[in-house]
Amino acid sequence: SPFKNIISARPNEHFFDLPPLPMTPEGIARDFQHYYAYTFGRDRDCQSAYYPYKALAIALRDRLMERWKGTRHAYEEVGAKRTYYLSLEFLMGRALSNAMLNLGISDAAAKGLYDLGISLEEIAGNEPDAGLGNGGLGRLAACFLDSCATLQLPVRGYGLHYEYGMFRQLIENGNQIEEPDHWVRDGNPWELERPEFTQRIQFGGHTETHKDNDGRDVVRWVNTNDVLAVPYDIPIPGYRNGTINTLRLWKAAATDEFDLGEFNSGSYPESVAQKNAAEHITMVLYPNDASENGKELRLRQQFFLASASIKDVLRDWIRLHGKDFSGFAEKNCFQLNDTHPAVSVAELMRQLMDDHGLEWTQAWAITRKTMAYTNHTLLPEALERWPVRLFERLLPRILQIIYEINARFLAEVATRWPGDNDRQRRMSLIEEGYESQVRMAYLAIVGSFSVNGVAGLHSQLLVEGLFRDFYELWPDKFNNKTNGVTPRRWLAMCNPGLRELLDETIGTEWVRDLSQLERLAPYAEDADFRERWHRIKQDNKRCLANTVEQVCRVSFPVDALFDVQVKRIHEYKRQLLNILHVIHLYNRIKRGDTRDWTSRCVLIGGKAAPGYQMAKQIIKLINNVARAINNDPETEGLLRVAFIPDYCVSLMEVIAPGTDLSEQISTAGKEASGTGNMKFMMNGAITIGTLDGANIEIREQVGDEHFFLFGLTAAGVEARRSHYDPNGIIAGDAALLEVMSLLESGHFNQFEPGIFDQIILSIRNAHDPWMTAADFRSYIDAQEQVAAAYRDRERWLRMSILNTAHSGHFSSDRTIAEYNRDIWKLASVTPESLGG
Ligand code: B1N
Repeated sequence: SPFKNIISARPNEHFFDLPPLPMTPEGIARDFQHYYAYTFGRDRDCQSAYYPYKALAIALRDRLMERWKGTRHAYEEVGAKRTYYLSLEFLMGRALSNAMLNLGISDAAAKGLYDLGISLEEIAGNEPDAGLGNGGLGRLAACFLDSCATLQLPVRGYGLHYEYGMFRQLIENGNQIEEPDHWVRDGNPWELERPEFTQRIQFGGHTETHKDNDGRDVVRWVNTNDVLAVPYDIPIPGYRNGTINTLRLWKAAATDEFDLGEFNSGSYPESVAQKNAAEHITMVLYPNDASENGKELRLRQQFFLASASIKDVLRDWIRLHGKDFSGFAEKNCFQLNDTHPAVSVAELMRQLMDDHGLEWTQAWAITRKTMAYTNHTLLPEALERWPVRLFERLLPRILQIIYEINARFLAEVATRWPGDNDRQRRMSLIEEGYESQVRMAYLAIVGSFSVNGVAGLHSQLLVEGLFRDFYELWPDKFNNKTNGVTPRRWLAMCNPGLRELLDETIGTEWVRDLSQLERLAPYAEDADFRERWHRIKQDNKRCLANTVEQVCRVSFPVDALFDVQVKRIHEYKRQLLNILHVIHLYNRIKRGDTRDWTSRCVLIGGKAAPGYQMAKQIIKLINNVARAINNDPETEGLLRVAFIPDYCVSLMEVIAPGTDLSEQISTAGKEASGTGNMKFMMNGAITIGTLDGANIEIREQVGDEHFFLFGLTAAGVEARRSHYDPNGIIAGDAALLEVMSLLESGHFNQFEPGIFDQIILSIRNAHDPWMTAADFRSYIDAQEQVAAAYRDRERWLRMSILNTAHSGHFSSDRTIAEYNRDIWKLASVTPESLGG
């Protein structure tokens, strides 16, 4: 052979000298055709709409690859400090339109496909959502990744590659039905499997102590059942800046060792089948939002993520620095997204000591300088505690380390407050009792240098309440980082009509610097501008109305006020209060009390945790009330109600731009922040809300007169508890009494007796933690003001414009800049400057 002198399987230096891929319509279309016809082998007879999507996705992914590599190299070349965002959830939604927007090739792609007779919008609509999260916490992680890439910060996300994401919600006879979401069945074009970075994760077994040559104790964790962690990398493009960061998701795989005993006894298939159990770890996302689950498999997931991610980071460190960890803390930071990955504190200690030979004090100094913890909820039912016995069986070495951390920590407490035994009991990482438990939040606090809440009120309530003892000990650890959302997805991408108007009015820099939206404020007084604003909103409402018509079979006239509440169904979020108002409006129509009526379309959507009975009843009630109202001819043109099934990221992209009124009506003190509230505000909706979470800051930004406030304050709620009398309130309020009578008479469940009894009892219960009756009157009055404001079209438009204009503060770019300034302290890195 003429090539016989080539002796290596490795390519030479010219191998990677690839010409850049064209970003032109023709170039994109050519690759699209290539993948469709050759890679997937489809032709004109193809029945599946999925392949055009997949072909385009791969054509775009190709265009990310060089920059992705360039970003990686740039970070390594400058020896950048890095942050790792550890989260059990990343609610990414769709990737295609976002990638095109951030690369700046949306128009080129649309034209290229148009010339082939294909609609880009239709193709993009065939992408399934990556639903690897429950709600706000998971979506926040996704927005943060977008902002980190846009700010060119060396931040990598670490999560789990669930086979099944958040369940799909169907509504049958008004009830929620859950359907599994096998989102990767047809392959995920955005992920790159990297088996060469597989890690081995230990479970079970026991510990043994030996003396090493210097006479020191060395602990070995032996006889374990190991599981492999295989990484899948997803590119995270920054906004038109050449940076592509990485989200690394771990998937569980069995090791190739299996029970030889069984093998030898001839049950080879049984033995191989055992391997299945290992792969269950990343099979499914737990569908609980703001409530804990307590299942063993969930703890396995948590440790699997922590161990694999830390091993990945330490292997990289050793590759570049050898076993010298003296500089590690200056170059690395782990941000814990709630307590779900909090076992990382003990696992980092374990790896540093047992795998890399550090002493306790060195390892602890590193851990306490690299871990940071974000708390996302005050709800007691969401605070994670794991039984000591479970830890002992599943992670015996980790439990030893937690005990040692606790002993040293309690000694510190005893030094500071000698003899205060009650304080030691309160602050212990172990809650003693019939079944002793590990308090994961305390482990996270003790092991971190920073602890933050997610909105001003929430952070304040944390240090006054839940974490008070820890705040007294370490006041400087605690800080606030008010949440934000990415303006790329939640304005530029989902609202192209408004984007064009903004570009034309204030230039295009707002996408990178959302504070620029302030420059819109003067235009609120410009009648022509208001008219254009109005037409864009009406177009977006038409879009939303089409979706509602298609999936709910309810028609929403676009001149009506679109009143929307979409979020997980939870008692504290008070969808119930919303529906009581709807029943009140219905009752007014039936009484003929419709003078100065504002026509209203109420849209509610959200998933209930499958085991949360009360939440499921609330869904049923909403659907029954909607059916009664929509089928009553007297409500025609006055009131429409719909429950939209399967609320998810891509649905919000249609809902937020088409909303007039944003419902943020949680019991004050219970919603840590909220982020839907911010998406609505950016898109020009006006909020009706309590003084809770980030609502408080939204109101501060937009001004009191452009926000519909109602309800008790957080302090007011707590003060009321001792003498709360819902039955007295109901008896004393004619409107509420009539609403309750309708409910209690079975008007909405005529052939389903008793199904709403639990709901009715909860409203009348003096111990109702959510105090729905307490806020009813004030809510109804605020809704009356909303209706009056909407009738004054010019006034409403001014308010709408000003809401968008003052929403700049809620960009996740601002949030991430604060995380970086106060916690991570990373330098931004520009790949192009290094020729990457
Ligand atoms: O996190 C969001 C906040 O905006 C919301 O107010 C808050 O409710 C939400 C256990 C949670 N807190 N806790 C969770 C999710 C899953 C789970 O298994 C708890 N989600 C929130 C972002 O800060």
